[in-house]
Amino acid sequence: MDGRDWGIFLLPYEQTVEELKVKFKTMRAELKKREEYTPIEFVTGRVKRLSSILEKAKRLNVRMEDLEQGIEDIAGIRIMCQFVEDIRRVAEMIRARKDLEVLYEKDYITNYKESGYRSFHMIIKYPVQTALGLKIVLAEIQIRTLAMNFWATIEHSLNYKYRESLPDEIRLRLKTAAEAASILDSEMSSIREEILEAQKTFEENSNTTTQVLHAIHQLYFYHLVNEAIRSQEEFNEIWQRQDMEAMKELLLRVRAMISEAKKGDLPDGL
Ligand code: 0O2
Ligand code: 0O2
Repeated sequence: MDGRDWGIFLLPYEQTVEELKVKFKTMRAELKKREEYTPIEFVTGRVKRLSSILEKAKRLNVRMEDLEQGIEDIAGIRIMCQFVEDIRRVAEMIRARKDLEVLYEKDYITNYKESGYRSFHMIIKYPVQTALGLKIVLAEIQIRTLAMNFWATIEHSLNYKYRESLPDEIRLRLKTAAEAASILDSEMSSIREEILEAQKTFEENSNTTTQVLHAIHQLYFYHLVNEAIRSQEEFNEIWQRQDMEAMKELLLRVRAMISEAKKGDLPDGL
């Protein structure tokens, strides 16, 4: 393989990265339009540098002629998410795609790496249409939160700078920092949960208020004028206090009055 033209060898990988970047950026834009929220924050991609490919091949004992099968991340895409829960959603969407095939997955979120590294990896088979015909290449998709990415980016650059000579003390501090990033992710998820819960409660309260006003209006329809006035006064007072339990209870009472009135109306109506 001495005479290999590396520029040509890398071409399908460059095309794969470009195509996958367009596809996932489009997915982001589409989800944002459809749902006003997208689990994808941003997408990056790269073709592994030749020196890194050769280093990895040496480390993994992959022969030069087996690089295409032996090194799975020559083409790599990274998808960043705001929340840990988004990672699962993005992974599901990738599994459902018809333009690629997931070969296997590595869950470094449940199973942290020794370094503290966390991310969800998917190794895929991707068909690229080259000038010479169809070629199936392997590619790696890394899905991670912004906090995981923050940690991995800095850890990667430090590791790159110091190589194997990274002092133990620094290694330990990086591990502690990875735990801090993980806590940050959990905290952000729980804040988000609380916001969603608060939104739900707000909507429920707003519905109850609308229903009470509507029911009071119905009392007039059944000529229960005094009851309507009393209920309206009670409503005003509860509204001032923002006592939603009392509001629900008022709704039940006004509805009971309406039911009674309906029963009373029946003989006349018949
Ligand atoms: P925008 O509108 O700037 O966000 P290229 O190689 O130039 O064809 P690309 O995608 O520009 O392709 O390069 P790359 O390096 O693969 O991806 C960089 C993209 O990730 C850019 O988006 C950056 O803005 C975005 N990015 C990088 N880091 C961050 C970050 O910390 N937060 C956010 N929100 N975005 C980040 P685009 O595609 O240029 O679009
Ligand atoms: P690049 O291009 O520099 O990112 P392995 O023996 O574990 O290295 P494997 O099984 O192919 O080889 O890969 P693994 O562990 O699934 O990880 C592949 C990629 O995940 C790495 O690519 C990194 O991008 C990322 N990664 C894995 N572990 C760490 C880590 O401890 N810290 C950081 N920052 N990133 C990690 P490469 O090969 O480093 O290439």
